[in-house]
Amino acid sequence: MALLFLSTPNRAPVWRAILSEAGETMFEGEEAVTDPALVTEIACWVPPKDLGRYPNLRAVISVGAGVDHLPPMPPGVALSRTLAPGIEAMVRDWVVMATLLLHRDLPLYIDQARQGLWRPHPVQPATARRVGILGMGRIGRLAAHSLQALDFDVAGLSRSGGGRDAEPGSVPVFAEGDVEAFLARSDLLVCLLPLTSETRGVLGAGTFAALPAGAGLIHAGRGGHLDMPALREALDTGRLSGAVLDVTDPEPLPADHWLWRDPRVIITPHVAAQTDATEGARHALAVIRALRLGTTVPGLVDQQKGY
Ligand code: NDP
Ligand code: OXD
Repeated sequence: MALLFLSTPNRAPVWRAILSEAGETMFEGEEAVTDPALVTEIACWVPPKDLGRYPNLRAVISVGAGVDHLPPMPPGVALSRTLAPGIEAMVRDWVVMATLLLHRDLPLYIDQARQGLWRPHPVQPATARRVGILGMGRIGRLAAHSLQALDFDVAGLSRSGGGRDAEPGSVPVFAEGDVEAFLARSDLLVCLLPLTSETRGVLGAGTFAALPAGAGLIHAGRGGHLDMPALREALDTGRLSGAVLDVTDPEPLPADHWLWRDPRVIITPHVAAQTDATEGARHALAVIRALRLGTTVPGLVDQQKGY
């Protein structure tokens, strides 16, 4: 029984140390596999071309929080996404940063600064800004509470939705059926959804039309959520006043793409989070142990729902 490690090489020494201390075998790269029948888990971002090469495979572990980049699993193979407080905290920090950037008109002031313009605009308190978080999962909830602590008027939307979340301070959570009401109260819309067949293209013309005029978009989900022509149209008509994007379609965004040159848009290159090697390896070890004990696999993905 062995884990096949297919993540970035700079993480390998940490994984090697943690797995070997736990008495587990790890192959680094497909070329290192002496016998495919030994491979029981694969940890990867980019999966092997042919999962069928590994007859005793029990689980594929995404080294990130998302799994949309992975193919359908062969029958009986579990799919696990890395659960790591570090990932969640990093994305939370990015969302707080992006929210403050739009709330305090930074794209406008950066543009004015480039022109040498000293021109103040009215400042709104955070209490007057309604933030809507699409996707109230592990990361959405964390971001919601941090933004609430900064006095923003925060609500979320999830698939199951309903009521308020269980944490102190409690944030109202709309259900899918109440999406119009949720969007109508989102001056700043934050997308922290997984990319699934249901959520692909969700950031499109219909959604933008349902937001208050001049709303801002903060997007750290996946490029596939965002309809780029609809974004351009919404910016050009003033429906959206600005956007901060960590994910785009395509990635990498080509150097000559219009989005790079739009002063209302700030882009980071999919760096809201990067998985810490120690957290990733510990998650993989927890998966291996759960499979061995027959207990619930941590980060187990519902392959029907796609997240
Ligand atoms: P979770 O699985 O914990 O949460 C997902 C949330 O989305 C849940 O609240 C779920 O609802 C909701 N949801 C799913 N489908 C729908 C739908 N059709 N309509 C409304 N709500 C829906 O995920 P995480 O919080 O851990 O991560 C979310 C995503 O963030 C990842 O999938 C990934 O795409 C992205 N991400 C991006 C990173 C970056 O660097 N840019 C880093 C890490 C993650 P319910 O609660 O009812 O199930
Ligand atoms: C992730 C990511 O899913 O980095 O963890 O986007």
